[in-house]
Amino acid sequence: MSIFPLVLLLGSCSFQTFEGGVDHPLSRRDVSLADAASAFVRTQLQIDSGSVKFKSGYSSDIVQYAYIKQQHNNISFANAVANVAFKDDKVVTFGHSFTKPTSIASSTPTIGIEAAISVAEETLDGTYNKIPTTLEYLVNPDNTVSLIHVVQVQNQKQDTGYEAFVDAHSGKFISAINLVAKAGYHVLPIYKQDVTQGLEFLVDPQNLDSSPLGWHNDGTSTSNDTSGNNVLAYLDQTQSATTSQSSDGLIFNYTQDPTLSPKTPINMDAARTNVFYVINSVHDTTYLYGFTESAFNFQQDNFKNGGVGGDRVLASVQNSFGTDNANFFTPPDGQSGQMNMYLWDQTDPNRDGGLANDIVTHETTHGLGEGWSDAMADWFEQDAAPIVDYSVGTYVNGGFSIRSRPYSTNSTVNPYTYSTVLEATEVHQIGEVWANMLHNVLAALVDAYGFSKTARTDPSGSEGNVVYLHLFIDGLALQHCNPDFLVARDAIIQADQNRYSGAHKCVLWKAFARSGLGFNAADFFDDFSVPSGC
Ligand SMILES: *[C@@H]1O[C@H](CO)[C@@H](O)[C@H](O)[C@H]1NC(C)=O
Ligand SMILES: *[C@@H]1O[C@H](CO)[C@@H](O)[C@H](O)[C@H]1NC(C)=O
Ligand SMILES: *[C@@H]1O[C@H](CO)[C@@H](O)[C@H](O)[C@H]1NC(C)=O
Ligand SMILES: *[C@@H]1O[C@H](CO)[C@@H](O)[C@H](O)[C@H]1NC(C)=O
Ligand SMILES: [Ca+2]
Ligand SMILES: [Zn+2]
Repeated sequence: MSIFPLVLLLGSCSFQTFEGGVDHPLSRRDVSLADAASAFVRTQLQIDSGSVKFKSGYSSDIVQYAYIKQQHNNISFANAVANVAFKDDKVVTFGHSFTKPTSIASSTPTIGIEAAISVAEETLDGTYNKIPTTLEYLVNPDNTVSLIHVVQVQNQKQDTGYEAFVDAHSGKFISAINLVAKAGYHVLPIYKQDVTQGLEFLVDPQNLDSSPLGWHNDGTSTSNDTSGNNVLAYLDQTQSATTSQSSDGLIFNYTQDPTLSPKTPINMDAARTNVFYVINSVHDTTYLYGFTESAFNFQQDNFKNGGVGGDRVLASVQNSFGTDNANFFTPPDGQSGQMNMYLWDQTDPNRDGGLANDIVTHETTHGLGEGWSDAMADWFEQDAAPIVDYSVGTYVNGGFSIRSRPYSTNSTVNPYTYSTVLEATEVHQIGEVWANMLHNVLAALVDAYGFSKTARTDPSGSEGNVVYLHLFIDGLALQHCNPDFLVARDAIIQADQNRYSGAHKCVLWKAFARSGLGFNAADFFDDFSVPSGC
């Protein structure tokens, strides 16, 4: 469950920026962030020290941020906050929703907490979830201030959760914040490869452990279109050309019509919705496995979890600069990844890469590293043991894979080994050799340790596909830039040592050795041996 930030509650809010910065009352003195920020807010708003309470603060590499709440009699206001940012001991921004109340209720409650919990449970048809309650002030629209008990209530069956405000004097229910994001998308589920397998209407596919504010809140504002904290999906060159909800409550119910051109409005909406869904889904799953803010992922707001934010994926759908392809530009942390999806003209009507999950997932994974992209799409679209052959791009290419061979454990179907790299001339051909090795590693782990159907949302299992994605993400973090096959193999085996004390070492070595990347492989000469003890 996520707690929406209080900023969503705010009525009027003022915000100022100060370019090079202005002094605060304690400038050039060695004071804490809390003291400097409190003093600044007090002088700006001409209020006494009893009216402000430092809530939290953190520092990025260049700016310090402080959050302050209004308070009265040591009770803080739920919906009156201030934020001050400092750079080099100067204030660079100041925003606040502090209020001058016309009246303030007594700070001693008339109604006890037990009674308030009953009111909240009855009104919201749920059960108090034992999260400690709080006593706060709430600014009403008429600028009077009520004393409230704040109580969290959940209904597991109906998948609802609320933070309820109950008047601590009258005992009346005032309002509640919905803690459970609701949204629905008519898309191609992430475990399917392309639209020929059938679109479905998915409710709440977002994972709040990975995206705590859901998919339509970038930490500053809430959207009702295909933009949010992880991705902005838009048409061609115009970033404002997002797809809006088809009906209230973040419902994106656009059904692709395969008999019509991709350029008909409903199909353009369906493609943007699907691209938005797939990139968010890949974000959420890889986040659970360690591709987080501090591992330099793509997010607008990093929720104070490290790394640099401001870099959600910009996904251009039906980009008109090309056909029959897609690409992803991966700049350093702090700059958005740029994805360009093109139309494919191998069929009539043309086909849209945005409706092929393998293409979107492939491109999204370029944010992690070239050569691993097909393997990621392969992982997402396997749905049971044993691992089956996997062909990339058959939909967009009119039924024929865009790779030279399917990925397979059968060496007749895919004979590629380490030495095949010598004959490869293009990055995707080299990538094919590596992706086939990873396909074999995945298959071997699943054969040995089974398959978890919930691996996309639960990284805690011991099944082969869970282990595989951990080693995949951990391995990428270990290896240096532009790794060769040997480095990549060693990084995966080291990742297993780090996370599982080498429990899967021999399964991994045997899988790599099958593809010629054995213990003595070097200089693109195949070796099929494994270390002693395996
Ligand atoms: C103010 O409230 C906090 C808890 O929110 C408490 O720890 C502190 O002792 C209180 N201070 C005074 C002066 O009552
Ligand atoms: C989306 O929200 C904006 C304002 O935030 C509103 O003007 C617009 O009507 C909404 N669009 C839909 C389709 O609900
Ligand atoms: C989606 O739209 C179709 C009509 O295009 C409708 O039949 C269906 O009930 C809608 N589903 C939802 C969940 O709104
Ligand atoms: C491998 O693939 C070939 C060609 O499709 C097929 O004839 C053979 O039976 C397969 N081998 C296994 C073990 O499945
Ligand atoms: Ca980032
Ligand atoms: Zn690629």
